[in-house]
Parts: sequence; C-alpha cells; structure tokens
Amino acid sequence: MFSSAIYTTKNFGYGFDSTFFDAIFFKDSPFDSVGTYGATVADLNNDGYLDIIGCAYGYGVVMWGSEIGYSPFNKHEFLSLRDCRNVQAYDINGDGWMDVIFGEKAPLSDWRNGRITIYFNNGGNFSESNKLVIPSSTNYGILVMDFDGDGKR
Ligand SMILES: [Ca+2]
Ligand SMILES: [Ca+2]
Repeated sequence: MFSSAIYTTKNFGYGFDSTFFDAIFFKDSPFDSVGTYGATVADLNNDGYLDIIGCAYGYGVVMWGSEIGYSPFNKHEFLSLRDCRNVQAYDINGDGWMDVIFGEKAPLSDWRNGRITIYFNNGGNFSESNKLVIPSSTNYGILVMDFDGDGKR
C-alpha cells in the first residue's frame, strides 16, 4: 500500500516546464513531504516515461516512471548528497543522456561550504564514481544555459 502521491499543477505559461509538481511525497509517510525541496522531471533512461528527480530529506532521489506510474520501490537514491535543495536535469556532456545537477546547502556553521554535484548519466545509470563536485556557497536555485552561445552549457 503506497501513501506516495504526486500532485501536479498546470503551469500557465510563465514558468519553464509545461507541468510542474507542487508537492511530491517520496516516502511512505505523508509527513515526509516536509523534507522535499526542489524537483524536476526528465526522461533519464530514455524509455519514454518521464522520471521525477527531487531532493528529499537532504539526499537526491530519482523516481523512475513506468507504465504503472511511480513506485517508492522503483527509485534511485543519491545518498552522498549533503543537503540537497534543488535539482536540474540537463545533458551537460551532450551524449544524449540527461545528467542531473544537484545544488546542496552549506551547513549553517560554514555558509561558504555548499556544493553543486553533477551526476553524469551512463546509459540510464548513475554512480558515485561518475560525478563532478563543484564547491559553491549555499545555492537555492540552479539555472543551466548557454552563456557564451557556443552551443555548450
Ligand atoms: Ca524514464
Ligand atoms: Ca549526458
């Protein structure tokens, strides 16, 4: 029995995605939603079903989409993230597989010690040995774009 639930809200044209999620419960208790921060959607394993990537309780989670929707038993967790606050999906290295970029909050005792962690997508799989960690201050939002117009982000 799942108590996981996903609520969608239509975006009326002033946001980035045609659909965004205003609340996502990643775990078995509805109270866990208090730990959920940023979330986005992308088809990470190129199977035609949108996957949900989010920050829940400080770590990152991918909920794999499938023909039956989403299940708390069909997910990938990024447990080494420190205090994940936001996430974006973008194909950083241009290999046709969406990579995920997490923004992590710095501890209160050291506000300069936040991080941005990029997990590179290896054929729909993510691993701790295939990531890039960029030091940062606390970041609550990430925007990936082509700043210099060379076709690379
Ligand atoms: Ca998918
Ligand atoms: Ca990629």
